[in-house]
Amino acid sequence: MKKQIIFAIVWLSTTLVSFAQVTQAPLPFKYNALEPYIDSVTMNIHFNNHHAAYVANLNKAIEKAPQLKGKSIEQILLNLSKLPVDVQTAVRNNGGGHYNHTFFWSILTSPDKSKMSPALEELITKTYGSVDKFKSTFESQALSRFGSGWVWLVKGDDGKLKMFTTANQDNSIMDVIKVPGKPVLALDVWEHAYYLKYQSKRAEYVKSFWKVVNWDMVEKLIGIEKK
Ligand code: MN3
Repeated sequence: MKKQIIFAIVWLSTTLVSFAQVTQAPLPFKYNALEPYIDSVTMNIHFNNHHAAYVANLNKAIEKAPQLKGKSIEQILLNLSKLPVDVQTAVRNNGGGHYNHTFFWSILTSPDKSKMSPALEELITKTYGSVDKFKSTFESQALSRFGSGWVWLVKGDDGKLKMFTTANQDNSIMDVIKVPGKPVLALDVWEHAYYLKYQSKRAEYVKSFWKVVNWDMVEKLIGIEKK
């Protein structure tokens, strides 16, 4: 009897895994961790409805494209242009949505933990003149993005930091986007990310974002060498 139960559990778990190739990792903080800057209701809806929907729809697209089975999300986005057009659009939107949101959660943290180290401050000052100039450039990019999209800070192949925006769920690791670079910071400027708390005031949301940036993660991603 025991053996049968164990067999059933093993069968069930492998079957479940094969149904969903891409899974949503748990949120790395509590829903209310970013209060008062990002409220827990918005976090809950953003994670459990929006992000979860991208994951579900990406898995549906993968079912139609056997060549994607077993591939990581990074591998999928790096080779997006090779997919047939009908699958490509679904993977671009939903694979991009999954990658971008997973990345976004990783660079957020509670306000008490959001602190820029002197080393990162030095690098940003060297690149943008000052931390304030860096932030105001980022903010104006966020406001200039018409409709839905993202603002990015990436580390280019030349090691330099670059800032730009993308539409919809596009990002710089997709081979269909001609701004290559490894993301180190990102901001979701889709209305669903801020509308409950900030309504149409995107500028206020963008300013609040600075209170919850996980600068330790940003520094790690840039790969600043410890002196
Ligand atoms: Mn979003």
